[in-house]
Amino acid sequence: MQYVERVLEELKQKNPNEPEFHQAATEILRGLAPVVARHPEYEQTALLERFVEPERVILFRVPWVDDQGKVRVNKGYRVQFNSAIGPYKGGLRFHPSVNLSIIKFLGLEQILKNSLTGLPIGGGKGGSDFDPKGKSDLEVMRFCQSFMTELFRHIGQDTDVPAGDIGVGGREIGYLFGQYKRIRDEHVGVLTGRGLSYGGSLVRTEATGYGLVYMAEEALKCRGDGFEGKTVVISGSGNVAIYACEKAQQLGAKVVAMYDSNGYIYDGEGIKLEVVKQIKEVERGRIKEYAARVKGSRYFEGCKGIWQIPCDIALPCATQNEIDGASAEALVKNGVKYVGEGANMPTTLEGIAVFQKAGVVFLPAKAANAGGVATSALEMAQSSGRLFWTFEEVDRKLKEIMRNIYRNMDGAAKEYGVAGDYVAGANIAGFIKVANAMMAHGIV
Ligand code: NDP
Ligand code: 2IT
Repeated sequence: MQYVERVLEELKQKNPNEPEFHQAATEILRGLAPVVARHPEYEQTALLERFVEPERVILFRVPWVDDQGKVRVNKGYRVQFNSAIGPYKGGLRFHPSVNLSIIKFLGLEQILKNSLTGLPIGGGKGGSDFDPKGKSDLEVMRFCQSFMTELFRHIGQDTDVPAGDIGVGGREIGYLFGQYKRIRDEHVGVLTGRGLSYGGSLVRTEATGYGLVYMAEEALKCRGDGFEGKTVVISGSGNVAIYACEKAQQLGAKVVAMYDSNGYIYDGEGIKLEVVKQIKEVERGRIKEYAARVKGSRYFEGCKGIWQIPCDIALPCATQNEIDGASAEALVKNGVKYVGEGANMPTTLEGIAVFQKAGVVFLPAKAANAGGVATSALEMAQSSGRLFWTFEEVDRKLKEIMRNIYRNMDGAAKEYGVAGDYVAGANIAGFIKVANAMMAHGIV
């Protein structure tokens, strides 16, 4: 059996009941086959077996007390996957669906994404099955303090630097940082996505969504095209979705639909983003409210229908496996030309195959959403240098990084004989740097 397929088989046997981890590993390892074929030393040193095994997995109890005085217990996770090229770096996700399979898939993706940024950051991910939805600020604070009371001993500015992800935004990062600082008595860049008053970076809030659109803009430009006048569908209405919408609109596109986990809104006139921001960022409400506030818009219960809406560009920005084979077929049938993944692994393996067969320009998550973590690394650089860059300066660096990632994945795909296959291109371009570092470090 081919090396890649053997490693995948073993991974599935050794890690049963981890479907998301299997899915991410399948996509990554199959994309790496042409690289592995050129490097027999990888098999001799079990490089892929080491690559898919996290360096360290931390599981812990997170007890806290709710507003009624009832004791609650959640699971806490941190997977320190790979530190070959820098300290572990990656977000924390607070969502009831969180389990080890999801954190491991996110961590594995993060290794290559972080490498693609060109900055010195390794890969990690963490989180909890805690659901911030419907909790009071004080409940969220008590949870975050309890979470950090265990996590603090495993992280550090040169060891492991967490950030946000689903359910973890500025509020949560603030509480987590406050508790870390209190326990360690150190004001350091141990978390990114911090507030501007205590070490954060301008543009970090916007970075993932803006970066996604910068990359899509580059892909369009290379084909003599642009965002102006394009119809765009964006799933989600959280941090990534909101700032993808903002930048797409700034570039002249019409965003007609967005969703949250209950249902989607359609506004043929173009989404009024200030209304979405008010509902989601200020009120922490439901997207359904939009239809009640904006005349001519409509709300539809359930998420799947959003992919039936005709569009030129689809930007899935909510969560994994939002676009399955059938949704991909519907998008293709309705004329989609570009798909940029803002969320992590939002397209199933079947969905990716549909897009690629139809010639849709498909920008995979680890490249397309790398702007968030890249700007986190810029935040780390500012923290250690005791510097504070302007919005324009960080935005310019972000744009440059996204263009470079696009060129690198495009170049890698061409070099390895799979031109236009950005899934393989991103995996290859990200992997080579990590593989070189791992080989240099010996068997560790
Ligand atoms: P947020 O928590 O800010 O927003 C998440 C959005 O996705 C919400 O609208 C949420 O709806 C929706 N959503 C979550 N789960 C589901 C689900 N199961 N079904 C339907 N909708 C769902 O998170 P982010 O915007 O930060 O993250 C979105 C995606 O982007 C994630 O995949 C994340 O991993 C990825 N990402 C984030 C980065 C960042 O910097 N924040 C960087 C790179 C990638 P509801 O409110 O109803 O739950
Ligand atoms: O998936 C991701 O890249 C993130 N959630 C951001 C990670 C980070 O460290 O900024």
